[in-house]
Amino acid sequence: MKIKILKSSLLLMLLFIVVVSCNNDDDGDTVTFVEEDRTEQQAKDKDSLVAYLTSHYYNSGFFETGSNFKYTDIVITPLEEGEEVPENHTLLMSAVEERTTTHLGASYEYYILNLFEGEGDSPNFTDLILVRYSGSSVNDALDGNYEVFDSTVTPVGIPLQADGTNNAAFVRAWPLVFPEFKAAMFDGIDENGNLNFTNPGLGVMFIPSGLAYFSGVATGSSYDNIMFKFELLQVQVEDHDNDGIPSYIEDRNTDLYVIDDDTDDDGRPDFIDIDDDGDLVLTIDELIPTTYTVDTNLGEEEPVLAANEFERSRTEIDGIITIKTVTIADSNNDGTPDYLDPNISINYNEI
Ligand SMILES: [Ca+2]
Ligand SMILES: [Ca+2]
Ligand SMILES: [Ca+2]
Ligand SMILES: [Ca+2]
Repeated sequence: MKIKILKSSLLLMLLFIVVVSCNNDDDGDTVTFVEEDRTEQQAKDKDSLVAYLTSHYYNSGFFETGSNFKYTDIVITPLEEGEEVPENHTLLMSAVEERTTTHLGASYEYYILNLFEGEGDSPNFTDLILVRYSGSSVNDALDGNYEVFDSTVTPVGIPLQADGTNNAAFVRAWPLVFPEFKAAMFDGIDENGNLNFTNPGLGVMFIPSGLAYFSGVATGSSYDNIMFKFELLQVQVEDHDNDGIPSYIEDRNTDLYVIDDDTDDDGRPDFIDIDDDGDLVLTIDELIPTTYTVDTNLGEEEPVLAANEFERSRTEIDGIITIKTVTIADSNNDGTPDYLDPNISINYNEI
């Protein structure tokens, strides 16, 4: 099923606002906004994240029995001076996993509290996910002002990759963290139209401003470190240009960015380019189409797709499932698929 994107969510708005300069027409003066240096900012942010993680604990005992936990079950409490971490609780620093990444020229550390991995599919870094979450400022919490700046009661769809080149508008940590979790099991829709899920991937991410909004003001202030408590409910593989190749496959240099891969150098990254090699044969036509018919009335099983084969569509009528796929072709066996090889222009939809 399709995930409905709620465009009203605060986090989906474009909040990464960098004013490089603005000219004052009256007197010719130039007012310049200078963004903090990323590496210097990260040094401060790391200190404050570590200060938070070493001065707060969570209710770890609650998650040792039972199942189907919600993000609202996660309770984080400040450790008072001289206080020991209470029984059935754990200091965050002892429970989180540290991760490192490089983003826009700076090295970053971020932290993941993995409370339940989930039972469904795991998203790729370019996919659309359905989540419930709450976000709050770590900086404010350190100052004793715990305040949620954004939260969702009903599930909200979040594209981990923007459909364009405005990747920076999104929280960089999301496509890094969510693929470490799995979705929930889908239990159907109840009489009120609510989607029901059990056992979502459940965790908290603690991320520096450089992997969040940096100089943007989504949280109310710039350079805020953020924690997101979240439930990962559902995953949908995205193919932004609908060319048959899922977007995560269009990350040719496998650096977990799709905006820097542009096979034909035409200024359109592959994931939003419908003719990736620029040979005037569309990518979808340079893939081998296959149609499978599965009659479940006869007990037939669905085909297992090859690693280079991707589902395009499926319909089900009276127990008969029709699945259309495309398979990557490399007709001259040189290791470069036809759709990325400008010297091969076979249209498999016209053969
Ligand atoms: Ca890439
Ligand atoms: Ca291109
Ligand atoms: Ca493409
Ligand atoms: Ca082509």
